[in-house]
Amino acid sequence: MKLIIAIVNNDDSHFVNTGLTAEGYQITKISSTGGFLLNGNTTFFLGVNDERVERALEIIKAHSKKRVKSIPSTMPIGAAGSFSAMNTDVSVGGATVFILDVERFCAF
Ligand code: 2BA
Repeated sequence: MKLIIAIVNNDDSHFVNTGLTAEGYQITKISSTGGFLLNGNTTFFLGVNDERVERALEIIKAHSKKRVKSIPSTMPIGAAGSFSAMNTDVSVGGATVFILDVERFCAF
């Protein structure tokens, strides 16, 4: 058994959720925040039997899109210490996924 932890953009989380539950996956999701952009995202936890891991990854991948976010940054201009506002593009997503071995699973 594996534990899949998938960090998904909030805009995609509904589609990932329904895609997984429609195929019988049991999921828990929590609201989370990216440490770099400080934007909200959704973290899914799925306990999955080994033979169903690849299908779960396919579903997550199919519904998670890559996006480019333009974020403000400042750059020094000239020797006088003045700054110019610039934008920097940051690529976000699709999903960031961790797959962990489960040592023991209990449901009481
Ligand atoms: P954030 O931390 O808000 O990061 C958003 C995007 O900013 C990242 O997209 C990456 O392209 C960029 N980024 C992050 N940290 C950076 C840094 N120190 N310097 C330059 N650019 C940086 P993704 O890689 O697609 O990550 C999307 C979200 O997934 C992240 O949001 C974070 O919540 C999570 N994540 C990604 N990698 C992770 C990891 N190794 N461990 C835990 N969470 C992770």
